[in-house]
Amino acid sequence: MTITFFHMQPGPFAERCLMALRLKGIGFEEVILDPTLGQNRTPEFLSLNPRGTLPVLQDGSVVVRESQAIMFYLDKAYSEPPLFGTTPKEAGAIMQAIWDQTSYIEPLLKSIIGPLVFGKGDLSAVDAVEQKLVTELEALDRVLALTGWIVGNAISAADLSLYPLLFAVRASLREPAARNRCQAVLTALDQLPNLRSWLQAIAKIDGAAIE
Ligand SMILES: N[C@@H](CCC(=O)N[C@@H](CS)C(=O)NCC(=O)O)C(=O)O
Repeated sequence: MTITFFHMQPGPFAERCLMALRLKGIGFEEVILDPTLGQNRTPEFLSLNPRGTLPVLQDGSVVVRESQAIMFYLDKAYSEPPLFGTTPKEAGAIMQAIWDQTSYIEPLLKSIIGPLVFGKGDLSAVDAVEQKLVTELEALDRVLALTGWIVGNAISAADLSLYPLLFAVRASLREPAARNRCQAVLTALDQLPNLRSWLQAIAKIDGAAIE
């Protein structure tokens, strides 16, 4: 059965699913759509996803949207390596970490990614999230001190969920367009020791390099 993965570039949400596909060694075809050309608003695409958002995964007759749901589907359909734990305790901890990120960290990251990666929103608003985000990153660094991973002893969906957003924030804050805003976040990402090792470990697993 052919898997087709619809996404856009850049796409930190899609990257979660691409990493899951690569980690599990699942073959797939990519369809890259350009929202600026309305390619995610065609009748064909809206018949797959009425909301028109990307990413979307099609696996035979199964269509899944929302990056977290796509990771979960892939884990149920293609079990190795497990991304949502192997015990109820691990599964609960992974879901808890994901919802914690979604509720408290993702909104802060989005206010940086919006203006700097997608050119949407007000760049000056990033100042308001700087200290809150540093506090969250310091807490994450303490979690990572235990095993090097967000939950348990191996990479999981909790790591895949957060990594692409932090990677995008780190890269965008290094660009001249950031105009030196939020540099305390960049310093935290570069200098908190466990966070830095985690970023490097995931980049290595995913075949990328991080400076
Ligand atoms: N919660 C969704 C977020 C998806 C999302 O915001 N996708 C953006 C790209 S990163 C998108 O589709 N933008 C184009 C549009 O909405 O027209 C997920 O995790 O998949």
